[in-house]
Amino acid sequence: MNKNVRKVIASFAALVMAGAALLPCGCAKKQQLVIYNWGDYIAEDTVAKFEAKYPQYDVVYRTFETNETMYPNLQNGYDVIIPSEYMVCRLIEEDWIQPLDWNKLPNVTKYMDPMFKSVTYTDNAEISGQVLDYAVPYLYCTVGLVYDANKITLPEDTTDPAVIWDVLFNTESQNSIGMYDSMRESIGAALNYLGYSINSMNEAELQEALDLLIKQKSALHPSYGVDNLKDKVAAGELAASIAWSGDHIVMLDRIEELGKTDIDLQFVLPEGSNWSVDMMCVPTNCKNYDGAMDFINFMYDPEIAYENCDYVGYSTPNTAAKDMLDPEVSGNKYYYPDAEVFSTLEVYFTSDALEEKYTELWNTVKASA
Ligand code: SPD
Repeated sequence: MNKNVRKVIASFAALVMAGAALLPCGCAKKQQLVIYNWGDYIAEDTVAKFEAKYPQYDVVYRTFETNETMYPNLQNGYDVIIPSEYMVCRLIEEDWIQPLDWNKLPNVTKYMDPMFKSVTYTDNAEISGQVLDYAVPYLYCTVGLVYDANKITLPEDTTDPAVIWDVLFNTESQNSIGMYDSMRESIGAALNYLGYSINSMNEAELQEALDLLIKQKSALHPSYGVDNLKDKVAAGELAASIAWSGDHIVMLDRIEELGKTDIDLQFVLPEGSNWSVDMMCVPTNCKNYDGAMDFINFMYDPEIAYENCDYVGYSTPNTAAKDMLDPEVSGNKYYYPDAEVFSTLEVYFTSDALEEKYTELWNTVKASA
């Protein structure tokens, strides 16, 4: 074979090999980046903006409704997941997630509210101290009651859980109500109403909470749901519902869009209720670690973080993004509690025993008539 023919064959072989890493357009082959997040929890164009800034990635975006429905799917293989802090702690203990490379997260270093460095994320001090090695806050919220003040009257400025949750647990009520189909929120509200900790493991207290939830179900027939509750409240189908604070903002927007001027939707936050932070983390079985770092860092770009929290309604841990918000939102103590309000709230803690007990309890409620 003469030299020129060999050269042509070598060039052709090189082209074929390069072709494996090239798209038909001649550009580099895209790497898949799989994100697993709560439903209704990212601005419409955030993923497209990420892909425009990082054309090497092709994002596959999947959603879940609760921490508990996310957990069994982890073996599917995701690059970034966004569970709440108590699930993050469980995932650290079970080796489901891996440390983040903070050198690749300059936006997080610069803009994450330092408050998140001193949160007690779990009653296991060792794990609590490791949380930010494995996860960074995405958005946060409180758990309270939304109610139509044209149908329901509550004492002004009340924070008494026995008064507030009575709207959902008083079986004499004629109001249509919503409950999250999420064991921690619904059991937590029942425990809080009864005057107990939302992390109770006391048998007698849990039995009371179970009885209450079963009684509520049979007498009031709540609408159980998660994201669909927002539309039901906005349409006026529910007079009251348990709600994450971020969902209150979205409901207000939808009420306005629908022109439902007859609804005066208020949000109240009981003492002893929950505040929680959803956190971006990277599963140990992720396939695109660098892409995950780029995505997490991108979500902390102030403009992106601002657009995202403004769209989804939840509270941002990004100091620069918070400064861009309407002061009516950033100054609202239910959405952005100050130290005093935070001190009245609890974070969910978890353990194997608690998971088992609460799951059994919630299944019993759901199976009851
Ligand atoms: N659209 C649902 C968004 C859920 C936000 N997280 C709730 C925190 C639960 N601990």
